[in-house]
Formats: sequence, structure tokens, C-alpha cells
Amino acid sequence: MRTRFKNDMGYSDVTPKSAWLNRRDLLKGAGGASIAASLAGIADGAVLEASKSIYSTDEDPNDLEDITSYNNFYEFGTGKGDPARYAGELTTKPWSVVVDGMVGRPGTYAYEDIVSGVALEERIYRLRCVEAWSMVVPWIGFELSELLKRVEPSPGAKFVAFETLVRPEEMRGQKSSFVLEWPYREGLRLDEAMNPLAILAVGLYGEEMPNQNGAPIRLVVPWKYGFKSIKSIVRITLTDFQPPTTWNMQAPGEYGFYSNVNPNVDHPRWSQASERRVGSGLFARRMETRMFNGYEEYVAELYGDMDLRANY
Ligand SMILES: Nc1nc2c(c(=O)[nH]1)N[C@H]1C(S)=C(S)[C@@H](COP(=O)(O)O)O[C@H]1N2
Ligand SMILES: [Mo]
Repeated sequence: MRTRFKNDMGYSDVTPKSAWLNRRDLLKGAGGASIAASLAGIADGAVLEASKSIYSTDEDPNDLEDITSYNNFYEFGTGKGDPARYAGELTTKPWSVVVDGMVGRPGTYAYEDIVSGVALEERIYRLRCVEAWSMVVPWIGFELSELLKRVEPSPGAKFVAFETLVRPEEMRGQKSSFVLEWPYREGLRLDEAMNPLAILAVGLYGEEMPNQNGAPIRLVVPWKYGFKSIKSIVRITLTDFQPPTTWNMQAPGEYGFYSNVNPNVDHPRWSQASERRVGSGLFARRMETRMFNGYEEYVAELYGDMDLRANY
């Protein structure tokens, strides 16, 4: 099956897949065999057309293999390789998202209705996990604000809560409630959610989202630690209170609701001053972590008088 999403931009604005493939070729320094092998692991090969964005970093993206083989997705197990091994068991078609709470247009929205009519963009973002590793991922997605505007938040709405699917038959990590309480939950303040950097991603490297990365639709908030970027979303709820969030509930002293990337505030058990950029061989390196993961100019204003030295 092929899915094609059109938008207003001309074809020349689209990053051709061949360019990605060439780049991968260069990065690998090898022939096409490894590329074909990696691509075989991705969804069903549906191509997404997307325009470029001023918000993309010009840093080199991690290769597809890193992005799809080193994951956190506890619904499939706690090992970094578990999502790649087991996420294929998840059925992502059909898919729908319930939008409820303080909105003028609540409802159950089919995935196809959510993505039809939105402007898909390629957003090459840094992803900084709270565990002190990082990657650069060429997401395909659209601004969360587009969806929120369509469902018409009520005047009193102040927060947006997100939930991941619960389906233990297909998400083997959910057969145990020992690790986390399901569903995985996350949340943002409404003004954070409306920031243009916050996207709902439906793909990466120009194709549909691989299951292990949160198919078919996941949040990406690049200025926050990775656990805020909740995968495989089935519910979005507008509230007037700060919603409970999974890692914050699990260990409130270690993971805050805000969890903005901050090199000056260490995790109780490790430093957050630097990070390991995931990558094979020559490209593996340690680098300094930046305030708001390097997105300070776009998001600092959201936190006006908040004390950023506290473990938010
Ligand atoms: N539903 C769900 N979403 C999740 C997680 C998870 O375990 N379950 N892990 C989070 C963490 S800790 C990180 S670092 C990112 C990893 O995203 P990636 O695997 O696409 O790199 O997903 C986040 N979203
Ligand atoms: Mo993470």
C-alpha cells in the first residue's frame, strides 16, 4: 500500500529520497547492501512528501539503522533492542485518536483524517534522552498546533495530556505492570504545545513511521528530554490541570513534568552536562549538552520567570 500526502510546496522543496540514500551511502562508506537491509525494516515503504523547514538542524542525521535499532519503547521491553525486535507485532492500521476534554470539537479522529490537509514538513531535530545519549532524527510531521486549532481548545484549557495505546496482546512489555503503569502518559502546558517546534511526527527519513519509533503518530518536543515525546498516541485530552505523566509518577524526584533539557541540573544519579551522540564507529562522540537542547531561542520565552535551576 502506498500513501501520499500532498501539500502546497513544489517538488523542488522536497528532499528527494535519493539524496537521503546517497547520504547514507556516504556515511556507511559501503555499498547498497546494508542500505537495502535497513530499509527492509521500515513500515511498508510508503513515501511521504514533505517540505523542508527552517527549524531543521544542519547537523548530520543519524543513519536509519541507529534510529530504528536503538530505542526506548517500554511497551515492547526495556532493552534498547526490544522495540526493533517486537514492535512489528503491533497493528497500526486502522488507527484513530480520541480527542476529548476541554475542546469544542471532541471526537474520535481516524488517522487518515488527522493527516489529510496538514502541511507535512521534514524536521531534522536533535533528540536528547534523559539517559544522556542523543541522536539527530529527520522526522516527517506537522505542528501540533495545527491539530489543536482544528479541535478548538476551550478558553479555560491550560494543558494537553497524551496517552499511548494499551494492547498487551501486541505490546508484550505491557503484560507486566512491574516496570511502568500503562498507558504511558505525557503532557504539555498548552502554550508549550502551541510552540511551532512541537510536532506530531508520522514518519522519518521520508517514509512512514517505523513501529519502534512510535507508529503511526507520536509527539516530538525537541527541547525536552526524550521521554516527553510520547509514541503511538491514541488519546489527546485538553485539561485545566497539570495532567499526571508516566515518568514523573514513577520517580518524581528524578523526572519532572517540564523536563526541559538543562545541562546545569544533574539527574540525581548522573550528570546532564554532556551526552553521547549515538553512532557507529567514527561518528560516536561525546559532546556538551546545550540548554533546551539547543532550542533556547525558540522556547526560552515560554518559561519567563520559572526557576530553571530547580529540577523541573
Ligand atoms: N509510549 C512510549 N513513548 C515513549 C517511550 C516509551 O517507553 N513509551 N520512551 C520515551 C523515551 S525515554 C525516549 S528517549 C524516546 C525515544 O524515541 P526513539 O526510540 O524514537 O528514539 O521515546 C519516548 N517515548
Ligand atoms: Mo529517553
